[in-house]
Amino acid sequence: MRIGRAAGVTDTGRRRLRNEDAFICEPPLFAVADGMGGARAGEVAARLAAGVLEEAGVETKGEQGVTAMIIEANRRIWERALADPATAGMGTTVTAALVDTDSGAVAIGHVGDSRAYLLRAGSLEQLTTDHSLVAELVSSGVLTPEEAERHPQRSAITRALGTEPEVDVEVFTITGEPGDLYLICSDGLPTMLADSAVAAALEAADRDPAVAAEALVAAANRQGGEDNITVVLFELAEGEPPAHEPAAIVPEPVVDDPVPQERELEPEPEVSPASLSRHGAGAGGRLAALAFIVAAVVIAGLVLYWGISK
Ligand SMILES: [Mn+2]
Repeated sequence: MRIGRAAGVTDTGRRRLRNEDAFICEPPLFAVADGMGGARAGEVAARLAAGVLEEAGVETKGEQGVTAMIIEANRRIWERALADPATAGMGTTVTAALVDTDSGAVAIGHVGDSRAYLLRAGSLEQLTTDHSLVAELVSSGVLTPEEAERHPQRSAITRALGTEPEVDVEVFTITGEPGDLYLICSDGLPTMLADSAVAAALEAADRDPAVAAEALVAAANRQGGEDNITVVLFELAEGEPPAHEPAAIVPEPVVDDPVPQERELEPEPEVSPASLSRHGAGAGGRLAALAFIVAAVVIAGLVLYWGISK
């Protein structure tokens, strides 16, 4: 088994002024984090989670590996929040997939309501169960899935990363097959698009991850783009992993250094080259500048609109 094509895209959407999602698309590790918290703390939490996963390396495989990374991310966010009152209470979701190309096992760990899906043999299956209020109400029969989709509290999550010293990680393993297409996304996608529409978009893109990722973000925005939208896609393919595949990245020794903290808490961290949030195709600076201009135009538009509607 080998990992085929992969792509990730994140987008602010049409209603939010900031993007508090972050993602990793670094085979064999793929993840999405959706931050929350006042001011810009959500962004800090999501970036911390993505950063910890990114630097964790993949010498530990499987469920233990993915669980250990998420627990470490929880510890890092919790300690940052304790040390910096401006970020108190911040948290993030995380959904991560770690592929073992030797065995074909795809270990998936998650906390919160970012989801993993699998498109196999033409049918799209939601692999994760949201740790959310509405998901619990659906499983206890209080709400129907249709009611849950429209529920005002549908974004309330019951587990988060970084809000408590301990975290309960849900983890499981899928036995991968050649041709599998995995989708990891923040709730900004499924709250805008039904699973059938997601499946149709994947097929319409001919299952090309890069094309499909852009198409999904565009479709969610056409439906209103009410939240940040992040999509990571990867496929499994027949054959041996290429020899140069970084089967075991040796992580740089990471001390709890204060430098990233200062960088991330700078007034405009999105223009920092150390930014861990991958905006668009990765051209961070230019896209950040563009996002700033778009945000300015949106604010100007809102001011005008309020002026007119008064
Ligand atoms: Mn979200």
